Amino acid sequence: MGGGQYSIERENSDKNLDLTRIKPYGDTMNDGKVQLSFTLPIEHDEKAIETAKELAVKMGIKDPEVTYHTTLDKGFTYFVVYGKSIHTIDYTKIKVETVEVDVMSIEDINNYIKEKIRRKLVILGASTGSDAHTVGIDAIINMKGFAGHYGLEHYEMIEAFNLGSQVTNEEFVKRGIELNADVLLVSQTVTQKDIHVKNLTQLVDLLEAEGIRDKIILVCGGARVSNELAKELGYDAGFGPSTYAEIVASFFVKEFVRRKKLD
Ligand code: B12
Repeated sequence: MGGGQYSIERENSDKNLDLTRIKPYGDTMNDGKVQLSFTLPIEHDEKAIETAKELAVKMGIKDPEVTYHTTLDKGFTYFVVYGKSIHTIDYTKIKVETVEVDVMSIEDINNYIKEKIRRKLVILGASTGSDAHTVGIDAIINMKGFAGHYGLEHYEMIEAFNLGSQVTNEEFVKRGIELNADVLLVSQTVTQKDIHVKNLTQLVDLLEAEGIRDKIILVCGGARVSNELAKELGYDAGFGPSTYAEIVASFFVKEFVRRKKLD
């Protein structure tokens, strides 16, 4: 019976895709169906469930259903809510600032460095501050790389150093100066309370205080890092998820040649 009603609903459903009014897709076009989860700092009881429902309505969720609720700890309750988003977005007006780069192959990058720069480029990378996540920076630098894309250690014309995680900005700058690094690669994963913004900003301040900011190509990356944010914080570029070594290498070799007018 339920199945029959369901198929009638499907038959009668809106099938028009309007890119100027994009809504979430659950199982039919424009149904607006979403699932969200959150924790409230209150005891797990009936009042808590009603509170979660009302909060969902205020978030723009129509017909919310609290499908899961459980005690997380004393005074904390976790909820999963299903419902329909009442909001739409004009997808045609969305603009995202990404790094514009013609991605080269490893061979082309090595040849480009040989021809234009005529020496190996020195790259120093780390996950800085209190950040203990190493997988992102390892994906870019370490020999084996990530998802079938070799890391910078594999590149003949790149001398890459990876300091790992929880490297203080002071230590990072010190090693950069000792190694005479051409490029600094910073990874930031934890963004709680904007710690990444504070940490990334402090690094720029330190480089400026040492008088080497302009001599170095400064790049950051991480799951919640965008090129827009990176630029805002005084970096030359920022890379987010699904970045591979050849993408960032294509950026910094060209940037190096442009700055040194080697073209
Ligand atoms: C593994 C992991 C850990 C491991 C890390 C082990 C290690 N050796 O790295 C451990 C257990 C230590 C850990 C600890 C913590 N973690 Co953790 N962790 C993860 C997890 C599951 C995977 C991260 C990962 O490895 N991704 C894979 C890599 C390849 O992706 P990536 O980092 O995005 O990197 C790519 C791009 O972003 C980019 N990139 C990254 N860096 C750079 C740098 C440059 C220069 C460039 C060009 C590109 C680039 O290129 C990479 C390849 O494409 C995520 C959840 C998830 N599924 O993502 C949570 C997650 C990142 N952790 C989180 C948290 C909160 C923590 C803790 C605070 C938990 C706690 N309360 O203790 C601690 C923090 C410890 C600390 N001081 O930093 C949150 C972060 C939330 C936030 N935005 O702040 C996440 C998202 C989990 C969650 N959903 O809450 N974690």
